[in-house]
Amino acid sequence: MSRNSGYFSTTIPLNTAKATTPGAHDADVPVTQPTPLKRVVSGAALKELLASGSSSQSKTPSKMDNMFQNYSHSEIARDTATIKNSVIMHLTATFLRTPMSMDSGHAYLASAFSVRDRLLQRWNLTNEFHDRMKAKRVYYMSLEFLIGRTFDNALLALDLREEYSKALGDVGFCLEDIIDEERDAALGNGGLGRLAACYVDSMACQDYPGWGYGLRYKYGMFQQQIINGYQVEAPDCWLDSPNPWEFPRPDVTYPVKFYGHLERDPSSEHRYIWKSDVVYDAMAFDVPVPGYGTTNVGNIRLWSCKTNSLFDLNKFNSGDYHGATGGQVAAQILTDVLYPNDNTNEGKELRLRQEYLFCSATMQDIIARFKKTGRPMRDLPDLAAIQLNDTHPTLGVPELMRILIDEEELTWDEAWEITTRTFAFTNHTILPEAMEKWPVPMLDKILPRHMGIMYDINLFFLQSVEKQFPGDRDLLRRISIIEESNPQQVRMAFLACVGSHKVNGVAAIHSDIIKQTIFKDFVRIQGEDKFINKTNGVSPRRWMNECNPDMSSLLTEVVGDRSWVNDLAKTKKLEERVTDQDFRQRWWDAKQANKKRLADYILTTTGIRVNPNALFDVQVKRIHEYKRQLMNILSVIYRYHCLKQMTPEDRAKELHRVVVFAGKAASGYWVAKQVIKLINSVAEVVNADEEIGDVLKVVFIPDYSVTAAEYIIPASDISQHISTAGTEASGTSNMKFVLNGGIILGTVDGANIEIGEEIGEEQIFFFGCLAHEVEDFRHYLRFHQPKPDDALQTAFDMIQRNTFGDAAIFQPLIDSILRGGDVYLLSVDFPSYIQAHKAVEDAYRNREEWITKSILSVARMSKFSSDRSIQEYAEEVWNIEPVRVNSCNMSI
Ligand code: NBG
Repeated sequence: MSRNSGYFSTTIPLNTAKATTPGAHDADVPVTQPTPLKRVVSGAALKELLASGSSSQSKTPSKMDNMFQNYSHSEIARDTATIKNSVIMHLTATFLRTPMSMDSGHAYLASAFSVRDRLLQRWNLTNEFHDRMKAKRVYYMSLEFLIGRTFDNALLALDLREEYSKALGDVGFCLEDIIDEERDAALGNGGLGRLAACYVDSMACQDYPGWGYGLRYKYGMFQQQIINGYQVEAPDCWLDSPNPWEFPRPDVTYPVKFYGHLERDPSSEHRYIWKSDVVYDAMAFDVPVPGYGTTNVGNIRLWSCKTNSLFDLNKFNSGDYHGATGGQVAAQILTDVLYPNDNTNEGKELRLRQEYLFCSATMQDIIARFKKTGRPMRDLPDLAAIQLNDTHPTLGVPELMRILIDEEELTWDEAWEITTRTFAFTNHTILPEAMEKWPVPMLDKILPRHMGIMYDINLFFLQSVEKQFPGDRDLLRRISIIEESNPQQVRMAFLACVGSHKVNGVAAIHSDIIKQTIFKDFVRIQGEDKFINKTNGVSPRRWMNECNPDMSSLLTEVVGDRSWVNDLAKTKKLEERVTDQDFRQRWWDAKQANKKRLADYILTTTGIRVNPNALFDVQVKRIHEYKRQLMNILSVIYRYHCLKQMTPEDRAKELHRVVVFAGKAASGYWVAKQVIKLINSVAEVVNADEEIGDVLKVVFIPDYSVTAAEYIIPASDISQHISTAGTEASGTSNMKFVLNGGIILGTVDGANIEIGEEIGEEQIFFFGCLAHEVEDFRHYLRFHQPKPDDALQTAFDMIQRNTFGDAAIFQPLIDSILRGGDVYLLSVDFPSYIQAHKAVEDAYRNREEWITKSILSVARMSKFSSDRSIQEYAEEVWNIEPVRVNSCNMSI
């Protein structure tokens, strides 16, 4: 512990011990850090900056500064004895248990709390540091964060996995079992929410001052049970036991207003006084995001509706117990439940209120933090960048306008300039059913002030367009933020676009498509430069280092150290080993071990025994018509038919295959739920067929989650990403599968295309029609009966002969193809899909060829690290730079 004479006497770096292993935190250890991206603040520069930074507010040390005089920071020791003590301390003092009565649940909680202590220590320092540096921060606003588990991730980030394993071993527990006690934080639906989690991870690991903002749902993504083949939803009560990974902040609470009426502020044309009827309090919970190989700890701030002040004591005293808590119930419900819709917009009033609570609390918090810098409001874009993760947080735009105009007393023009320089917007879909629109009357009732602001934004925007393209009335109709329907609707994507300085899609093809479709007119009006591409990425921490320890060891061996974890380009070195026989064998063995692990997981979760030596063919993702799980199961039916036709001798020569499905359907999405039923019905028949045995097994793993994905993804040989071309904006599981040495069978869609470009087309199996052909096929199929090929017809026939139970249950699925216009073009793509499967089989039979494909693919995946995506956002959208706390070996 060192003490210093300066008025702010924190010692940085935190850990003064010489780092000997990657992940330890000594600035002298280069292996853990990628080359600093742009600006890394040197010790001397930092000293200067801090001195000038504080003096800009006051020359004399403040009260807080004085408090720091006697505060010196050193990290909690990392030895096993200290770890054991801290675990026991939490066991006894936090959970009122003794080591004698410790079960694995409490062993997890006590261990997690002891890890949390370390994270909070770093968290504090990171934020104190960023505040003092007046670093520009990025705020990633997302209604979804699909975090999964944190414990293992934190242990790896802190480089304490071995130490905890040993300490827990000493008291009779196995770390792996304890890790399994943690419940997933499932505050998201699918790709969009998981992307948000990967992005905050990358910000933390690369020392970007970035925060996520979201909602703390009491019930996350529902738990999926499969009963009689059908999906049944049960609530996900993930907060039933203590959650070590959040830190309640009752001191960070903001009032959020709803309903009421407006009064004109006589002092200004644009200013209003909003007399609301209802005010709820949004309280912050902070979730630390451990950075790997750095002391930087990021933050996700989640809002929860606070209800205490809404208890009506007068009603209670008069005996109206129900009425006394009525206000609390109404408030609490706001942050109770995550809407379980992926790529669909439900348009419910409660959802709108959720969105506003989220946006209002977030904007108030950002402004409050900004104001502490003492800088004038017009400087907000210099210190804050806000990313809208899809349209869900778009009410942030009128909310910021309201605060700037009505509360900060800026003019409309000043406020608009600040707003548009601060916000940027990511579009994640072009599916019409996912486009958020809110009825004007609903908005008018709930948020009268915002409705007024949105009218004005629209008016000024249309006026400028009219000037630019005089007389083009149809253009004005097309681009109006307010759709002239009955009732009128606010088109949130247009509002987000107009309110932002940059708009991006999430893969090259998707970014092109949005420029040619929904934002076509906006490109003409606002210029090409505003519309950019930022291809998604995934975190190598979770999606390799954590979920695939065997393959990670091979990467570490090849690279020479663990630096690839934060710098995926290093895995390029794998190419040098592609001819090394011993290495190739170990590569294969690592995959086999993962398949064995998945086979055990399948046995535990479904009771189905599968052979780990079969080809593992996996499709795991949300169940949606555009993702075409139906096409997959129809091909399985056809395969089953072919196997049944064979002689036992021929059948025995067939490649053995395990077809794995997993994924949830939105609770109100009937067709998707029927697809789940069909998969389970086929599985039941095929798996029980003794003639077929191990040649074909079909498995639906229930309750897909981040944790399930961590078992499934490393074990795939082939994974399917088979959306109709042009419908999957990017996909991110495709990246995870390839990163884990699996091969893709996919359509020319989303990020599949760029993956193919990077790894080489020999490493990927493409099939199906192309995006530009889709409209013509759809048009044709609107007026003509589809012509299923023999294979598809065979699958239909088998279903219709009641092979998988009552055919009537599945007839609507067949009808969606034969009579419903086959919107997702299954009949068009089926023949090439079956051919692609054959090509996969041939390739898999040639083990050497397959291993080569697998190694080369992993070697070439660095583009798809979320670190790359975040660097691009930082440089091209947010204009922020990394600020490394641990690079400054100095006292202040
Ligand atoms: C999803 C897309 C995926 C994409 C993720 C993350 C929505 C609205 N969109 O293709 O369907 O990978 O976003 O960008 O959930």
